[in-house]
Amino acid sequence: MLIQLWALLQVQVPGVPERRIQDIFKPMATPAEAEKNVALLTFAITGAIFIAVAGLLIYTIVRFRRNPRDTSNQEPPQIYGSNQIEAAWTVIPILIVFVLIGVSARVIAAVENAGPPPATLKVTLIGHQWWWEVYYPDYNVRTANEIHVPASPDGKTATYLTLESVDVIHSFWVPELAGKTDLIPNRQNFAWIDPREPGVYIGNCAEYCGTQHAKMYLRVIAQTPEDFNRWAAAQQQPQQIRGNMQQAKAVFESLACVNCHAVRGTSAAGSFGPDLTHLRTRQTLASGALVNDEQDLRNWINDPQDAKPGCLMPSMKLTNDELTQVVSYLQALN
Ligand code: HEC
Ligand SMILES: [Cu+2]
Repeated sequence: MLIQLWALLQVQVPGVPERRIQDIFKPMATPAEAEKNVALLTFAITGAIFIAVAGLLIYTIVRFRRNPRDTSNQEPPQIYGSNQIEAAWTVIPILIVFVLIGVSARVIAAVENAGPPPATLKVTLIGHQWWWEVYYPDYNVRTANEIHVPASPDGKTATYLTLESVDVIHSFWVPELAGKTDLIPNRQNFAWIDPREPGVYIGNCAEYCGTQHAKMYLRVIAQTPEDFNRWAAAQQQPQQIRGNMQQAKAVFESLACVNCHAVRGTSAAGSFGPDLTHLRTRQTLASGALVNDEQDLRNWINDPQDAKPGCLMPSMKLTNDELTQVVSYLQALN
Protein backbone atom coordinates (compact mmCIF):
# COMPACT_ATOMS: atom_id res chain seq x y z
CA MET A 1 0.00 0.00 0.00
CA LEU A 2 2.67 2.46 1.08
CA ILE A 3 4.94 1.34 -1.71
CA GLN A 4 2.15 1.85 -4.25
CA LEU A 5 1.35 5.29 -2.92
CA TRP A 6 4.96 6.25 -3.17
CA ALA A 7 5.21 4.97 -6.72
CA LEU A 8 2.23 7.11 -7.73
CA LEU A 9 3.96 10.18 -6.38
CA GLN A 10 6.76 9.77 -8.81
CA VAL A 11 7.38 11.72 -11.94
CA GLN A 12 5.58 10.52 -15.00
CA VAL A 13 7.31 10.67 -18.32
CA PRO A 14 4.90 10.54 -21.26
CA GLY A 15 5.50 7.86 -23.84
CA VAL A 16 7.71 5.60 -21.72
CA PRO A 17 6.35 2.25 -20.60
CA GLU A 18 6.79 2.45 -16.89
CA ARG A 19 6.27 -0.24 -14.30
CA ARG A 20 5.00 2.15 -11.70
CA ILE A 21 3.90 -0.26 -9.01
CA GLN A 22 6.98 -1.70 -7.38
CA ASP A 23 5.63 -5.06 -6.41
CA ILE A 24 7.99 -7.65 -4.93
CA PHE A 25 5.33 -10.27 -5.66
CA LYS A 26 5.56 -9.63 -9.41
CA PRO A 27 9.26 -10.27 -9.98
CA MET A 28 10.63 -9.44 -13.42
CA ALA A 29 14.15 -10.82 -13.05
CA THR A 30 15.85 -13.96 -11.76
CA PRO A 31 17.17 -12.69 -8.38
CA ALA A 32 13.82 -11.09 -7.51
CA GLU A 33 12.02 -14.33 -8.43
CA ALA A 34 14.20 -16.43 -6.11
CA GLU A 35 13.72 -13.94 -3.30
CA LYS A 36 9.97 -13.85 -3.80
CA ASN A 37 9.81 -17.59 -3.20
CA VAL A 38 11.66 -17.25 0.12
CA ALA A 39 9.34 -14.42 1.10
CA LEU A 40 6.29 -16.57 0.34
CA LEU A 41 7.65 -19.50 2.35
CA THR A 42 8.42 -17.19 5.28
CA PHE A 43 4.94 -15.68 5.06
CA ALA A 44 3.34 -19.14 4.98
CA ILE A 45 5.24 -20.41 8.03
CA THR A 46 4.92 -17.26 10.12
CA GLY A 47 1.26 -16.95 9.00
CA ALA A 48 0.55 -20.47 10.25
CA ILE A 49 2.24 -19.66 13.58
CA PHE A 50 0.21 -16.47 13.85
CA ILE A 51 -3.06 -18.30 13.22
CA ALA A 52 -2.17 -21.03 15.75
CA VAL A 53 -1.13 -18.60 18.49
CA ALA A 54 -3.93 -16.10 17.91
CA GLY A 55 -6.45 -18.98 17.66
CA LEU A 56 -5.36 -20.50 20.96
CA LEU A 57 -5.39 -17.08 22.56
CA ILE A 58 -8.94 -16.31 21.40
CA TYR A 59 -10.10 -19.79 22.41
CA THR A 60 -8.64 -19.33 25.90
CA ILE A 61 -10.09 -15.86 26.34
CA VAL A 62 -13.56 -17.03 25.36
CA ARG A 63 -13.53 -20.46 27.00
CA PHE A 64 -12.12 -19.34 30.33
CA ARG A 65 -13.71 -15.92 30.68
CA ARG A 66 -15.18 -15.03 34.03
CA ASN A 67 -18.53 -16.62 34.66
CA PRO A 68 -21.00 -13.90 35.81
CA ARG A 69 -22.69 -16.37 38.15
CA ASP A 70 -19.42 -17.18 39.86
CA THR A 71 -19.46 -15.02 42.97
CA SER A 72 -17.04 -17.10 45.04
CA ASN A 73 -14.09 -14.76 44.26
CA GLN A 74 -11.75 -17.72 44.42
CA GLU A 75 -8.53 -17.99 42.47
CA PRO A 76 -8.55 -20.78 39.91
CA PRO A 77 -6.20 -23.70 40.59
CA GLN A 78 -2.57 -22.64 40.01
CA ILE A 79 -0.75 -25.16 37.84
CA TYR A 80 2.98 -24.91 37.16
CA GLY A 81 5.08 -26.49 34.50
CA SER A 82 4.75 -29.29 32.00
CA ASN A 83 7.98 -30.66 30.66
CA GLN A 84 6.38 -31.96 27.48
CA ILE A 85 4.79 -28.64 26.56
CA GLU A 86 7.91 -26.68 27.47
CA ALA A 87 10.05 -28.98 25.33
CA ALA A 88 7.60 -28.78 22.41
CA TRP A 89 7.49 -25.02 22.29
CA THR A 90 11.24 -24.76 22.57
CA VAL A 91 12.21 -27.38 20.02
CA ILE A 92 9.60 -26.68 17.33
CA PRO A 93 10.41 -22.96 16.97
CA ILE A 94 14.13 -23.79 16.85
CA LEU A 95 13.49 -26.23 14.02
CA ILE A 96 11.37 -23.66 12.18
CA VAL A 97 14.10 -21.04 12.54
CA PHE A 98 16.68 -23.47 11.17
CA VAL A 99 14.50 -24.25 8.17
CA LEU A 100 14.11 -20.53 7.42
CA ILE A 101 17.83 -19.87 7.87
CA GLY A 102 18.72 -22.81 5.65
CA VAL A 103 16.36 -21.87 2.84
CA SER A 104 17.37 -18.19 2.94
CA ALA A 105 21.07 -19.02 2.99
CA ARG A 106 20.65 -21.33 0.02
CA VAL A 107 18.83 -18.71 -2.05
CA ILE A 108 21.31 -15.97 -1.10
CA ALA A 109 24.21 -18.21 -2.08
CA ALA A 110 22.52 -19.21 -5.35
CA VAL A 111 21.91 -15.56 -6.28
CA GLU A 112 25.37 -14.38 -5.25
CA ASN A 113 27.30 -17.25 -6.82
CA ALA A 114 25.41 -17.31 -10.11
CA GLY A 115 28.03 -17.26 -12.86
CA PRO A 116 27.64 -14.42 -15.35
CA PRO A 117 26.14 -15.57 -18.68
CA PRO A 118 28.27 -14.97 -21.79
CA ALA A 119 26.48 -11.72 -22.61
CA THR A 120 27.17 -9.72 -19.49
CA LEU A 121 27.13 -5.97 -19.26
CA LYS A 122 29.30 -4.45 -16.53
CA VAL A 123 28.11 -1.34 -14.73
CA THR A 124 29.64 0.47 -11.79
CA LEU A 125 27.04 2.20 -9.66
CA ILE A 126 28.40 4.80 -7.25
CA GLY A 127 26.23 6.29 -4.51
CA HIS A 128 26.45 10.01 -3.79
CA GLN A 129 24.37 12.15 -1.47
CA TRP A 130 21.74 12.15 -3.16
CA TRP A 131 22.18 10.80 -6.65
CA TRP A 132 23.60 7.80 -8.45
CA GLU A 133 26.66 7.88 -10.68
CA VAL A 134 26.48 5.23 -13.39
CA TYR A 135 29.67 4.16 -15.16
CA TYR A 136 30.03 1.66 -18.02
CA PRO A 137 33.72 0.58 -17.94
CA ASP A 138 33.57 -1.28 -21.27
CA TYR A 139 32.15 1.75 -23.03
CA ASN A 140 33.80 4.48 -20.95
CA VAL A 141 30.37 6.08 -20.59
CA ARG A 142 29.38 8.02 -17.51
CA THR A 143 25.81 9.07 -16.72
CA ALA A 144 23.54 9.50 -13.72
CA ASN A 145 20.42 8.12 -12.07
CA GLU A 146 19.23 6.08 -15.04
CA ILE A 147 20.80 2.71 -15.77
CA HIS A 148 20.25 1.60 -19.35
CA VAL A 149 20.58 -2.16 -19.69
CA PRO A 150 19.64 -4.74 -22.31
CA ALA A 151 16.49 -6.71 -21.47
CA SER A 152 16.86 -10.46 -21.22
CA PRO A 153 13.71 -12.24 -22.44
CA ASP A 154 15.58 -15.55 -22.77
CA GLY A 155 17.54 -15.21 -19.52
CA LYS A 156 20.85 -15.20 -21.40
CA THR A 157 21.84 -11.60 -20.81
CA ALA A 158 22.61 -10.05 -17.46
CA THR A 159 23.92 -6.83 -16.02
CA TYR A 160 26.48 -7.10 -13.24
CA LEU A 161 26.61 -4.11 -10.96
CA THR A 162 29.64 -3.16 -8.91
CA LEU A 163 28.35 -1.05 -6.05
CA GLU A 164 30.45 1.68 -4.43
CA SER A 165 29.89 4.84 -2.45
CA VAL A 166 31.84 8.09 -2.16
CA ASP A 167 30.29 9.22 1.11
CA VAL A 168 27.85 7.28 3.29
CA ILE A 169 26.05 3.95 2.98
CA HIS A 170 23.35 3.85 0.34
CA SER A 171 21.36 0.86 -0.81
CA PHE A 172 20.43 -0.34 -4.30
CA TRP A 173 16.85 -1.58 -4.45
CA VAL A 174 14.73 -2.10 -7.52
CA PRO A 175 12.03 -4.36 -6.04
CA GLU A 176 11.00 -6.07 -9.26
CA LEU A 177 14.56 -6.88 -10.25
CA ALA A 178 16.58 -7.74 -7.14
CA GLY A 179 16.69 -7.49 -3.38
CA LYS A 180 18.61 -4.77 -1.58
CA THR A 181 22.38 -4.53 -1.67
CA ASP A 182 24.24 -1.77 0.14
CA LEU A 183 26.72 0.63 -1.43
CA ILE A 184 29.42 0.99 1.22
CA PRO A 185 32.35 3.44 1.25
CA ASN A 186 35.76 1.81 0.76
CA ARG A 187 34.38 -1.49 -0.36
CA GLN A 188 32.82 -3.10 -3.38
CA ASN A 189 29.55 -4.97 -3.36
CA PHE A 190 27.92 -6.76 -6.24
CA ALA A 191 24.41 -7.30 -7.53
CA TRP A 192 23.02 -8.48 -10.83
CA ILE A 193 19.80 -8.09 -12.75
CA ASP A 194 18.29 -9.57 -15.89
CA PRO A 195 15.01 -7.74 -16.59
CA ARG A 196 12.74 -9.97 -18.65
CA GLU A 197 10.86 -7.22 -20.45
CA PRO A 198 11.85 -3.84 -21.80
CA GLY A 199 10.52 -1.03 -19.64
CA VAL A 200 11.39 1.35 -16.87
CA TYR A 201 11.83 -0.24 -13.46
CA ILE A 202 11.80 2.21 -10.58
CA GLY A 203 13.89 1.86 -7.46
CA ASN A 204 15.00 4.01 -4.59
CA CYS A 205 17.89 4.28 -2.20
CA ALA A 206 16.91 1.90 0.59
CA GLU A 207 19.32 2.98 3.32
CA TYR A 208 18.77 6.31 5.05
CA CYS A 209 21.63 8.50 3.84
CA GLY A 210 20.72 12.06 4.86
CA THR A 211 18.12 14.76 4.25
CA GLN A 212 17.33 14.05 0.61
CA HIS A 213 17.39 10.26 0.91
CA ALA A 214 13.71 10.09 -0.09
CA LYS A 215 14.50 11.87 -3.36
CA MET A 216 17.11 9.43 -4.49
CA TYR A 217 15.18 7.47 -7.07
CA LEU A 218 16.78 5.15 -9.52
CA ARG A 219 15.53 4.05 -12.91
CA VAL A 220 16.57 0.91 -14.66
CA ILE A 221 15.70 1.34 -18.33
CA ALA A 222 15.67 -2.08 -19.94
CA GLN A 223 15.83 -1.97 -23.74
CA THR A 224 16.10 -4.39 -26.62
CA PRO A 225 19.78 -5.13 -27.36
CA GLU A 226 19.59 -3.03 -30.54
CA ASP A 227 18.17 -0.04 -28.68
CA PHE A 228 20.72 -0.47 -25.92
CA ASN A 229 23.62 -0.58 -28.38
CA ARG A 230 22.32 2.51 -30.12
CA TRP A 231 22.05 4.30 -26.79
CA ALA A 232 25.56 3.27 -25.72
CA ALA A 233 27.08 4.31 -29.05
CA ALA A 234 25.44 7.74 -28.79
CA GLN A 235 26.61 8.18 -25.20
CA GLN A 236 30.19 7.44 -26.23
CA GLN A 237 30.24 10.50 -28.46
CA PRO A 238 31.72 13.62 -26.91
CA GLN A 239 29.48 16.63 -27.02
CA GLN A 240 29.31 18.47 -30.33
CA ILE A 241 27.60 21.78 -30.15
CA ARG A 242 26.09 23.36 -33.21
CA GLY A 243 27.22 26.85 -34.22
CA ASN A 244 24.44 28.94 -32.72
CA MET A 245 25.06 27.45 -29.29
CA GLN A 246 28.58 28.85 -29.00
CA GLN A 247 27.51 31.81 -26.93
CA ALA A 248 25.39 29.75 -24.53
CA LYS A 249 28.25 27.29 -24.19
CA ALA A 250 30.64 30.12 -23.35
CA VAL A 251 28.30 31.37 -20.63
CA PHE A 252 28.09 27.89 -19.12
CA GLU A 253 31.87 27.46 -19.23
CA SER A 254 32.39 30.82 -17.56
CA LEU A 255 30.35 29.78 -14.53
CA ALA A 256 31.33 27.63 -11.53
CA CYS A 257 29.16 24.80 -12.89
CA VAL A 258 32.31 23.39 -14.53
CA ASN A 259 33.94 22.78 -11.15
CA CYS A 260 31.29 20.23 -10.29
CA HIS A 261 30.04 18.98 -13.66
CA ALA A 262 31.67 17.43 -16.70
CA VAL A 263 30.62 17.80 -20.32
CA ARG A 264 32.93 15.64 -22.39
CA GLY A 265 34.43 17.52 -25.30
CA THR A 266 34.42 20.85 -23.42
CA SER A 267 36.47 22.40 -20.65
CA ALA A 268 33.89 21.31 -18.03
CA ALA A 269 35.52 18.44 -16.15
CA GLY A 270 34.17 18.49 -12.60
CA SER A 271 33.22 15.18 -11.05
CA PHE A 272 31.45 16.22 -7.85
CA GLY A 273 28.03 16.34 -9.53
CA PRO A 274 26.43 14.29 -12.34
CA ASP A 275 28.09 14.15 -15.76
CA LEU A 276 26.02 16.38 -18.04
CA THR A 277 27.46 15.29 -21.42
CA HIS A 278 24.18 13.86 -22.71
CA LEU A 279 21.83 15.42 -20.17
CA ARG A 280 19.00 15.80 -22.68
CA THR A 281 18.78 12.02 -23.12
CA ARG A 282 17.76 11.51 -19.49
CA GLN A 283 14.12 11.31 -18.49
CA THR A 284 14.49 12.92 -15.10
CA LEU A 285 16.64 15.41 -13.22
CA ALA A 286 18.16 15.27 -9.75
CA SER A 287 17.64 11.56 -9.18
CA GLY A 288 14.02 11.44 -10.26
CA ALA A 289 12.96 14.54 -8.29
CA LEU A 290 12.03 16.46 -11.45
CA VAL A 291 11.07 15.83 -15.05
CA ASN A 292 13.78 16.65 -17.56
CA ASP A 293 11.97 19.42 -19.42
CA GLU A 294 12.79 23.05 -19.95
CA GLN A 295 10.66 24.37 -17.10
CA ASP A 296 11.96 21.96 -14.45
CA LEU A 297 15.52 22.38 -15.66
CA ARG A 298 15.23 26.12 -15.34
CA ASN A 299 13.74 25.89 -11.86
CA TRP A 300 16.40 23.42 -10.80
CA ILE A 301 19.33 25.56 -11.93
CA ASN A 302 17.73 28.71 -10.56
CA ASP A 303 17.44 27.15 -7.12
CA PRO A 304 18.16 23.44 -6.55
CA GLN A 305 17.37 23.95 -2.87
CA ASP A 306 13.73 24.47 -3.80
CA ALA A 307 13.21 20.97 -5.20
CA LYS A 308 15.75 19.23 -2.95
CA PRO A 309 16.40 21.31 0.19
CA GLY A 310 19.83 20.52 1.59
CA CYS A 311 21.14 19.01 -1.64
CA LEU A 312 24.79 19.56 -2.49
CA MET A 313 24.26 21.87 -5.46
CA PRO A 314 24.03 25.50 -4.35
CA SER A 315 21.80 28.10 -5.93
CA MET A 316 24.19 29.85 -8.29
CA LYS A 317 22.17 33.10 -8.30
CA LEU A 318 22.37 33.45 -12.07
CA THR A 319 20.92 36.49 -13.78
CA ASN A 320 17.84 35.87 -15.88
CA ASP A 321 19.87 36.08 -19.04
CA GLU A 322 22.56 33.69 -17.82
CA LEU A 323 19.86 31.28 -16.75
CA THR A 324 18.24 31.36 -20.19
CA GLN A 325 21.61 30.78 -21.88
CA VAL A 326 22.60 27.91 -19.58
CA VAL A 327 19.22 26.20 -19.94
CA SER A 328 19.31 26.44 -23.73
CA TYR A 329 22.86 25.04 -23.71
CA LEU A 330 21.94 22.10 -21.46
CA GLN A 331 18.84 21.44 -23.56
CA ALA A 332 21.12 20.97 -26.55
CA LEU A 333 23.21 18.25 -24.91
CA ASN A 334 21.73 15.32 -26.82
C1 HEC B 1 29.18 22.65 -5.71
C2 HEC B 1 29.02 21.80 -6.86
C3 HEC B 1 28.01 22.17 -7.91
C4 HEC B 1 27.94 23.32 -8.65
C5 HEC B 1 28.81 24.55 -8.55
C6 HEC B 1 26.87 23.12 -9.58
N1 HEC B 1 26.29 21.90 -9.40
FE1 HEC B 1 24.83 21.08 -10.52
N2 HEC B 1 24.75 19.49 -9.28
C7 HEC B 1 25.60 19.27 -8.21
C8 HEC B 1 25.15 18.09 -7.50
C9 HEC B 1 25.77 17.51 -6.25
C10 HEC B 1 24.02 17.62 -8.19
C11 HEC B 1 23.15 16.42 -7.80
C12 HEC B 1 22.07 16.91 -6.87
C13 HEC B 1 21.09 15.85 -6.44
O1 HEC B 1 20.48 15.21 -7.30
O2 HEC B 1 20.93 15.68 -5.22
C14 HEC B 1 23.82 18.51 -9.31
C15 HEC B 1 22.82 18.32 -10.28
C16 HEC B 1 22.71 19.10 -11.42
C17 HEC B 1 21.83 18.81 -12.52
C18 HEC B 1 20.92 17.60 -12.63
C19 HEC B 1 21.68 16.50 -13.34
C20 HEC B 1 20.97 15.18 -13.41
O3 HEC B 1 21.28 14.37 -14.27
O4 HEC B 1 20.06 14.93 -12.61
C21 HEC B 1 22.00 19.80 -13.43
C22 HEC B 1 21.30 19.93 -14.76
C23 HEC B 1 22.97 20.71 -12.90
N3 HEC B 1 23.39 20.25 -11.68
C24 HEC B 1 23.38 21.85 -13.55
C25 HEC B 1 24.25 22.78 -12.97
C26 HEC B 1 24.54 24.08 -13.56
C27 HEC B 1 24.00 24.58 -14.86
C28 HEC B 1 25.40 24.69 -12.69
C29 HEC B 1 25.98 26.09 -12.80
C30 HEC B 1 25.02 27.17 -12.92
C31 HEC B 1 25.65 23.79 -11.59
N4 HEC B 1 24.94 22.65 -11.80
C32 HEC B 1 26.50 24.05 -10.53
C33 HEC B 1 26.67 20.03 -7.86
C34 HEC B 1 26.95 21.29 -8.37
CU1 LIG C 1 19.55 6.84 0.89
